[in-house]
Amino acid sequence: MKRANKVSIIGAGFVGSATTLAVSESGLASNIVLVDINKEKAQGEALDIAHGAAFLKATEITAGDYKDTKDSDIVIITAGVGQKDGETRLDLINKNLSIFKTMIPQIVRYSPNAILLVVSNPVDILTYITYKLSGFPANRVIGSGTVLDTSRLQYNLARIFDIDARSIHGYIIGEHGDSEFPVWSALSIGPLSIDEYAKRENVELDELKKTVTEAVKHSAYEIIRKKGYTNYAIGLAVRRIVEAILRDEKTILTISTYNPIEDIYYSVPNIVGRTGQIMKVCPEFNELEVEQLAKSKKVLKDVISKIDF
Ligand code: 6V0
Repeated sequence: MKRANKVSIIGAGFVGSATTLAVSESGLASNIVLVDINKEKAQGEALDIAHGAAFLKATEITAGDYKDTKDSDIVIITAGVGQKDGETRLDLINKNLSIFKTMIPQIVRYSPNAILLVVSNPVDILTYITYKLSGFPANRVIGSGTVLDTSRLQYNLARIFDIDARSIHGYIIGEHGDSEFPVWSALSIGPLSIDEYAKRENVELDELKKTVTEAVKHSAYEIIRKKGYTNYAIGLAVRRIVEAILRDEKTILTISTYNPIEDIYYSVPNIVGRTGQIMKVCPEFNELEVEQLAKSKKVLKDVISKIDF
């Protein structure tokens, strides 16, 4: 039965199950349907989380088939093959393309009005593929993009300056991958620019920028080397995007969105609400950032030009 705020999650692996838990805890979804080609896995994960009923806010969590996702408000796509040690996100493209060709038509058939939120990697490419395969308007096909990477930026700076990560206002943009970068020119800590804040704290900024940029970019590789996959923080990032949509928050997040002029998906700060992507909000980039963004877009364009679908 369709109730208010139905969320379906395709893929019940590490990311899908962490996302199911995070979204369940938000209390925002009245029902969550988990779908996986491995039905038993989806059933096991759904039951394991549903048994927390006494500690959750009346969310029905079930496993099912595509028909059970009917009339979802949001369909989150986490299915696919995970990144292995030493493998880049772009290496995953061909493995995941064929999965998407079977999956997207079924999602679209049952939830023609849903917002599709792609998490599987390479996320910018797979969001682009989802947009093309679904035929949905671009505002309803978004990727988790660099929302997680932006949180990693906040985490790193929070530790250096001993301040709440939520008081750090900055963005990682571009490809969710090796060519992403922080927009240092638009980064502030509370009411102060990073330059002013670093000066007051006697922190050498050039060195800090290099170290933090590298730490953010290598976060996923480091975690994958240590535990084999990443799942908890991406689950929280997806929950944040789901909240912004279901509550029509009009919050600014670095989701991956469509650029119709260049025909690619990549992340910049975007206003997110009940209709999905509302509007890009880009600052005036400095010369270096213009160059970095152009490079990142080129990486994505080159991959897209090689996809045959
Ligand atoms: P996983 O644990 O292997 O889970 C993938 C799941 O997809 C498995 O349970 C599969 O059975 C299932 N699956 C495969 N084919 C299908 C299909 N046709 N229909 C339905 N289900 C299917 O991988 P994990 O959960 O670790 O990662 C999932 C994806 O998320 C990968 O592409 C990761 O690279 C990506 N991540 C994206 C992040 C981001 O920031 N965007 C972060 C972490 C991982």
